[in-house]
Amino acid sequence: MSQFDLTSDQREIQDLARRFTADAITPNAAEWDEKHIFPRDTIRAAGELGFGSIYVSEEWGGIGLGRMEAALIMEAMAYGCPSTSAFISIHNMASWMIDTYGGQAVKEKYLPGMVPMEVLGSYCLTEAGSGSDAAALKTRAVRDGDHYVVSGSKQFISGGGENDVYVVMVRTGADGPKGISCVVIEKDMPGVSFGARERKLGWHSQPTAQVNFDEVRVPVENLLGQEGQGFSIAMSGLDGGRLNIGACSLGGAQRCIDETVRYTKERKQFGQSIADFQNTQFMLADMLTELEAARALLYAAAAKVTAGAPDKTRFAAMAKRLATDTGSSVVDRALQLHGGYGYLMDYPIERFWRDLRVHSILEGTNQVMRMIVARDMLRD
Ligand code: FAD
Ligand code: 2MC
Repeated sequence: MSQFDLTSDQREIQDLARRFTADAITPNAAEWDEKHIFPRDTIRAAGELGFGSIYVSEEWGGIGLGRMEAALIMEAMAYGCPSTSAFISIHNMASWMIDTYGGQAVKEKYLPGMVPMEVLGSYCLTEAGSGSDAAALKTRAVRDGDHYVVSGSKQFISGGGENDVYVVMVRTGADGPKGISCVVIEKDMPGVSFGARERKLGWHSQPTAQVNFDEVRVPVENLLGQEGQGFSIAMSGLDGGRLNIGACSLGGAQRCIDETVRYTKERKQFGQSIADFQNTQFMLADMLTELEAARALLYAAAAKVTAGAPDKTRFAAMAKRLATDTGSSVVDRALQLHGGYGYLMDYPIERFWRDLRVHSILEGTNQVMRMIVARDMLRD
């Protein structure tokens, strides 16, 4: 196999994810969006295929694959519904963090339920006062015997109120990144409460809510890694999360290109298909060219993260930035080529336009991605 081809195993997992998407996601995604339905049963079905534990070790029941395979699965599912695919990506980030940094007790408690996605996980870093400047977080955890007592509030949490397990970055020490630790908190622990479901432009198939902690007593065994290691753990989770968000943009944009090819061949104006106009052809050619370039960088970045390459974080940031900006730009042009019909909910394009827009903001804004890349370049 050349380095630019998928292996036969990768093609197999891609085919499986595409079949699952065509059967269980694509036919339902518009309704989930319109009625704000959280598709728990479909998510469980994805869990049965191993899609909730893509890079959780086989020892703990995961399918133990790499970041490339994860990107292929996310891309395939986003072809039907970027919002649902991204939700599953975040669960993967949470389960991977528990598998990689948790002790025996915490893994035994959570992974058997999280692997099949019977128990769903959230990732809690952002606070009202600390979004891009994540290391300024204030949620505090104070040691009291065998427990931490956690107080504070997390903002914009995907799955907030619905999910069962919350991987939470908390302050156990001094200001700055070195004072941050990472603990696992359950929905039902006394003192956990949730804000109202946020009303959003897109990502309607999953809830977003504030998660509040009022003196929640969390067993010390629920600490991931060591005290003070939490910020690095959070960032290492995001190296993979950012690839997956980029992959969700690739899958959504590919769907819109395919829809647009079909539509422009059928739609007639001035006595001919609008696909016959050179403007349409040049736009389509640019859309696919730019998408393929972003895809190539994302796959290269996925290989770097799997290999633990020294420049993996820089590559994940470059790939997330390019894939999400390109995805939104492609979908915007797809909408333009659908004319007024692109703006209607009768066609899927406007949903993808709304869903992909947030990918340039969350898991680190695309300005923060540029900051990560430039800092690394200037450090060399
Ligand atoms: P701010 O940090 O206030 O940024 C505002 C603007 O200023 C942006 O354009 C930003 O790029 C720019 N800016 C900030 N600092 C700089 C700088 N140094 N240089 C240049 N420009 C800068 N978080 C979680 O922890 N878990 C989740 O599950 C989660 N899910 C989310 C789901 C949704 C739908 C949304 C919208 C957000 C979610 N987030 C989640 C939060 C998300 O990660 C943050 O919104 C994001 O990191 C940006 O933070 P902020 O919104 O506070 O914006
Ligand atoms: N892997 C491991 N460790 C890392 C790392 C990575 N990718 N990136 C940074 N670290 C370590 C770093 O090495 C340093 O430790 P040390 O001093 O020992 O070397 C420590 O973390 C602090 O790093 P920085 O000095 O870079 O920290 P700084 O505060 O300057 O800013 C920044 C880091 C801006 C890159 C970070 O705050 C950031 O990524 N902000 C964006 C926040 C974000 O992405 N939020 C997403 C929330 S999740 C979401 O949106 C979902 C939808 C789930």
